Amino acid sequence: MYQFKEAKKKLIDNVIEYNHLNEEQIQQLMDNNIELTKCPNHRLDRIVQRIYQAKDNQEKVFIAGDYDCDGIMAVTILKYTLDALGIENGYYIPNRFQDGYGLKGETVSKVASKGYSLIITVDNGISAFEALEVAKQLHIDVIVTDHHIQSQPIDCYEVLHPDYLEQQFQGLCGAGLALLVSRCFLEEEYLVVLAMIATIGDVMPVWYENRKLIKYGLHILNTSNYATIKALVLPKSEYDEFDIAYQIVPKVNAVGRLEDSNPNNLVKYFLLKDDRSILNVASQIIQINNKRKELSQQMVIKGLQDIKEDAIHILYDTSFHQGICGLAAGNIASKTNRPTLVFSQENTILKGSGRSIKGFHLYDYLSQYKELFQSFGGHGQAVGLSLSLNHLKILKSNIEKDKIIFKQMVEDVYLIKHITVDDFKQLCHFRPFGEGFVLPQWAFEVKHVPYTMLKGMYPKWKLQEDVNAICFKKLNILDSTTYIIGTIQLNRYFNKESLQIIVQDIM
Ligand SMILES: [Mn+2]
Repeated sequence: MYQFKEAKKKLIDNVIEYNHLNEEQIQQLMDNNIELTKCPNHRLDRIVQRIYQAKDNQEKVFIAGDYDCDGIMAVTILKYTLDALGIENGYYIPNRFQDGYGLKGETVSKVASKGYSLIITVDNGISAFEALEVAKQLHIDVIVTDHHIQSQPIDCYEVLHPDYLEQQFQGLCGAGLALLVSRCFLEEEYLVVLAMIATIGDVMPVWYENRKLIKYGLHILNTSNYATIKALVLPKSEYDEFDIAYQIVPKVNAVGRLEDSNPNNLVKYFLLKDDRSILNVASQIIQINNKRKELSQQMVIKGLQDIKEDAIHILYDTSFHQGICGLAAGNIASKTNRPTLVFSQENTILKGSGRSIKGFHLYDYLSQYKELFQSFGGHGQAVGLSLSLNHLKILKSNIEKDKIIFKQMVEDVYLIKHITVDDFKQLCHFRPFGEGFVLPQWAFEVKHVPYTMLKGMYPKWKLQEDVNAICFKKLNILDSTTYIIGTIQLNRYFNKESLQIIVQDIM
């Protein structure tokens, strides 16, 4: 359901209203300083001293990471830094399928037997209670750097968590924290680029330090020539946050999602210097991502065939891939506007992920049935869980009994009567957009605008001399269609600039 609002002339005013920004956030929009903020902090000091001690004593340092984009970048940042300091180091990113998430006691024992005396976790560790206990018994110091929710205090050498930092740093992701540590030793622009990609990949709020990190990271990327990054994205004169989110992040994440690929290789990749090896590995990463796309598409198609009129869709199949359940669930949830759980099935055990829709707290809702689950975690919009087939039956009947009523969500759209290329460019000055600062959809009247068919397939409206709208979605355009609703893109064709509206819906 849409609520139409007359767009104000300055597009940014609509975006401010849409996101309910406060004075402080509006202030940040005006601030063009992209210099990263210094972070004086006693915990950080202790970590730095411990790392210098490791260098002086010629200790071996182990980095424990995570298999998503954030975790991979965080490991790379720290490894680069320890290498530069001349500290002997090793790292391990667990396998999603064999090891599961987070640092395990078993890994700590193995690491100890190989002569490591200091472990630094990145993007995980805040709930690695068992592993920390093992480390303690083996007299191994552990420094935990993590941004996940802390359920109870942990016992280790030192913890770096956004909760313990000033507001400026509270949105940092795992790689953002790793960069904070790294910058105590060296200032390497490439590492800022990696942290920028992770910040976008982990969908962190684009305020405070993250805003600087993304702006500065993109600026560096656009004024340099990092082959490892450019090999993963189509050539373009200037990359923005959406190129990172849609082209780079999915490729990095794909490697941890499939059983036959190893995210540890990505750390090596991002540290490669030689162009030939870079192109070679990049093409493998792209292939893995293509396979991931194919598999998730198959799962979505199968899932959509299986859905019924349930309040929460629950889909599982032996052909479903565990690492892709979340992606498929998100896709089906947005297509059907219902919370969706997708599981891979092995014998009688289901492992999978759920994705919610706006206005429904999936984690809170499922929490009441948590005794049915073997594992359960997540937040309002996304959960991960596993359970037996028998318990699934109980869950299903519980959901049926609950007769969930979803709130009808009202989406504000802004009706634009006239727009210029400059209007849109002025809006783009306030980039980056992202979590907490999203672009609304814009509406345009097409009642008296005839459309033509582009390539015989896609309806296209000429709204103004330099503004076109195009519809790639399957929507039924009727005589009564009055408005198109969509997003705005800036097009450059040779030296001519124009705006293109990508239609998402019609009214
Ligand atoms: Mn993370």
